Amino acid sequence: MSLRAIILIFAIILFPAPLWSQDKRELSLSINVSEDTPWGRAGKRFADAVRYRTGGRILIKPYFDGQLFRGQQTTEFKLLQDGLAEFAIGSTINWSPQVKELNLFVLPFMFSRFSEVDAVQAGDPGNQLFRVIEQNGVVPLAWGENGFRELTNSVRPIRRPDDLHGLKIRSVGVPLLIETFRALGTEPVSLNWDEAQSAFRDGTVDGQENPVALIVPYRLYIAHKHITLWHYVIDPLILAVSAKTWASLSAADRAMLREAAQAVMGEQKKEAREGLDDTSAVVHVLREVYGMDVVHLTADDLNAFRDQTRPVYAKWAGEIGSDLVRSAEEIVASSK
Ligand code: X2X
Repeated sequence: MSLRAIILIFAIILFPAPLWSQDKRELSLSINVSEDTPWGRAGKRFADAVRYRTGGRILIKPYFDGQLFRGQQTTEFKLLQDGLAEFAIGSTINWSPQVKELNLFVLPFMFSRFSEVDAVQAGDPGNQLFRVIEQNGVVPLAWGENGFRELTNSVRPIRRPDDLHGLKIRSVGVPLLIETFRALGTEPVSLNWDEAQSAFRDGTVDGQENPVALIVPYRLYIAHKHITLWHYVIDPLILAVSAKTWASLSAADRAMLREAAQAVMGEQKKEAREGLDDTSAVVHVLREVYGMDVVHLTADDLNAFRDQTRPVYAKWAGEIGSDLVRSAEEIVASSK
């Protein structure tokens, strides 16, 4: 046997099949939360849809609870860039350290209704954000949603900024959130979502902020009796794929994946919003079913929080890009 033939045989043994053929492929999908959430269920549905449409040729394996990044949720985007995660359904908060434009959705009190969020995503700002993500080595396929983030705590009802004074509030460790909670007079505590669960149980933090779509399945009402519905930031999700993986797929597979992603995430958004349009119904369920003490802020109440976080908003509008922020603000104003 020639040396060349021996090298070829070794190469075939050492390298995985997909480099050589269009055989079965298993591709990873990163998700920071559990399967028992609208966000998590979308991962399972996407995997099912792709398996069905390819007759099992492409198998997508969801890794829930942040398993792929071992709790370091703000590194998920890097895993996609490096191809260490092939797909992810990620929160724009978690990806904002690598894609600073995604802080658009983290600007305090920028959005107050679902229709505004949809209009911004469907318009120029949404297209620009998808282009920036793609320039960073990740191909976005569809928008989804974690939801408007609400405030829960174990200490007292929060009606005005003063009520927050001195409370330890857990958030994701991204600068814009830390600065927002500092401006509100709290002691911000940065914890990854997995470590945060024990901090809620042990009471080492007083409160946190997350959408109702996670507060309920994670049973945060056990540790936190008080909830303030203030919609202070929206948390969109994006289903995306590593550009490295994308480059290895045929045009037909890409089209199929894009279509499946859009169908699944369209449903995901609906599920994440289910029942939340009707605030009085939400208040009723949180009170009667989960025993929470609910504070629903009026527009006037909200202005006090908005005013106090305005300098943070102004500073970050510059970081994000004034043109992008202005164009989103105009869409928000006109979709009222
Ligand atoms: O960590 C959080 O708060 C969570 C689960 O909402 C995100 O991944 C942004």
